[in-house]
Amino acid sequence: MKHLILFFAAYSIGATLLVSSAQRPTNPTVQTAPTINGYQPTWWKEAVVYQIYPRSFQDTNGDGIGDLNGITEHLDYLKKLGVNVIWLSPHYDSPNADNGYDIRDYRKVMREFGTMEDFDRMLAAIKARKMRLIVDLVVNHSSDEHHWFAESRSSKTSPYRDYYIWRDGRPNPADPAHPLPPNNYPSYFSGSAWQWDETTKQFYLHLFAVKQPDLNWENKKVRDEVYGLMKFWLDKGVDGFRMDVIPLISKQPGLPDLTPEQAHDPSKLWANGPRRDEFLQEMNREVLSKYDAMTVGEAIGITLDEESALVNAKRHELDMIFNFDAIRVNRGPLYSEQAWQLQTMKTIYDNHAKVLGKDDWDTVFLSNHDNPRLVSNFGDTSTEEYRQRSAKLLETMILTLRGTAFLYQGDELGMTNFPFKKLSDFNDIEVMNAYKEWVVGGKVSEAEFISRCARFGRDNSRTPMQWSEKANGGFTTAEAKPWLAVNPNYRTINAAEEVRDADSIYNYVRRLIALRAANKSFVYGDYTDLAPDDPHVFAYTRRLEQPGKSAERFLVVLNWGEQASEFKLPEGVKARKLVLGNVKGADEAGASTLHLSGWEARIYSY
Ligand code: TEU
Ligand code: CA
Repeated sequence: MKHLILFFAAYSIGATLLVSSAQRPTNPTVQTAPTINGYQPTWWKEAVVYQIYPRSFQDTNGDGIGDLNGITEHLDYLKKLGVNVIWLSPHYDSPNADNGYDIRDYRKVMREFGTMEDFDRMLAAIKARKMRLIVDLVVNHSSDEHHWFAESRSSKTSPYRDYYIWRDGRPNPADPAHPLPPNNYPSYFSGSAWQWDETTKQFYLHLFAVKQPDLNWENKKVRDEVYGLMKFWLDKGVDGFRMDVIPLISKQPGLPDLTPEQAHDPSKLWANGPRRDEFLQEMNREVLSKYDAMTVGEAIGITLDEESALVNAKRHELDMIFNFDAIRVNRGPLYSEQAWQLQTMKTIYDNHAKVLGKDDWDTVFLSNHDNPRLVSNFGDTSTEEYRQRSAKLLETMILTLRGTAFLYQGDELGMTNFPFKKLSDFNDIEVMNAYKEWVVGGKVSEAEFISRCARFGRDNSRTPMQWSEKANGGFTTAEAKPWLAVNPNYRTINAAEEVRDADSIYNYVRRLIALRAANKSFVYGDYTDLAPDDPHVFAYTRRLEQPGKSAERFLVVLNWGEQASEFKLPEGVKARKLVLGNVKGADEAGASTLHLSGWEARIYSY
């Protein structure tokens, strides 16, 4: 009997090895490189990612809309900055109800952005510069103009019917001719998440805009379509995906009403559907495990404690996710501002360091195309000096904390929020829909609504890149009307000026990225917050001790706010040598107490 058990045990271990090796990524480097501080080194852990919103990056054919050739034109600008991965917001054919996040054809380039040849030329130019490209995978929903949906809505017996989520309405005693929605789900873009379709007299689900019907991931045909389109782009040479609201793909069985508690924040329920991990592991098995691809999930609704389920390498799902705790630390309901303390931000990052283990990986970001401009949201634009300093301080934080760093286009210039004054200044469907619900619905005054959207609206980060002091900031020709107005401060805030000025934000970020590239401690090093309770100073160390190598230790000190601050260094931490700072001549190397002026950032080796 004993031999039989031994044989079985040996067999099952062997089988496991066989199965798991089948799931392992094909490229050997991921598995054979020695670990660094317990982490498996990979290119995407060491990356500095630059997000491009193509509509607003550079127009090259005078139609006032950014295009792919405009990206190709500026690759040297990005190479010089030092970023090595580009995340391209959706470039696919779309009617642009949500500026490309409503895809009509996943294998076609949006007409306004150019042709597939333009895409291929851009990708080749990116590769020629030893950079990589990840594209945006938007598969929780498609456009209602996708042919799948056109077929699906045409009849209840269409072979595409179950590509989407159709349900009967509920009886409406007050108006029997108009049934009520199947449940009380709200849309992220105001109103109900259900849209009545007269042709087949049913509702379809759309967690976002009416023109963004949710795909039915319960349907294996949908999943196979997604895996096919992923392979299409991976086989063209893209290096991975940013996955739009990916935790939402598994819906609640039976789609019951939200309880009052769930209705407070539906994302928590919607992001934790029963088959989410099964779908992601299937996607990994069918597609991702066959490529050296990077994946980052936009993890709306996922708490820090739930992150590891999605990013732990042993689970073969995603490589990393965007967690929104830090970027939304100052957000209340509908674009309202809530007071926050620096300690809260520090606690968030400290918890990330504690909760995420060596098989997990993190991201660090404080801006994107859905949020206000970095320096207007978290910095200080009250004076030019503070705009410069606070932009540099924020980028210092993003590039020295733990995790893959994500920078958003224009933040390297310290681009600011736009001076929105009236509703017609905005473009965003989220704003237009909210106006109907909140202003027409009498919940807030028009003035209050405009003021809030001016502060937190997504259009702030979508105004065109400011390349020069030429008309329209050099984003498009003088004659063209940009699809969204260029910020009038382009005359003083623009790339041409900043590339020239050695002390500009652009050149500071360039030096920061170079420092990070030269020191793996900023990637794999331990993180220690030196003063979690300090209300003004965010001070932490990054340390990497590797056998046979001299220890790499950095001290980062950030004085958040215009007040001057004193910071006493703890035992054992010396400000040995200033390696970078955002205030010329301010250097207290060797001191045990640092005296920091408003918005001052310093990095010391120690
Ligand atoms: O964003 C999802 C999401 O979280 C946003 O709706 C965000 O919370 C909100 O807009 C903040 O004001 C993704 C894309 O990044 C966004 O651009 C799309 O509009 C959305 O999904 C639908 O695809
Ligand atoms: Ca164009």
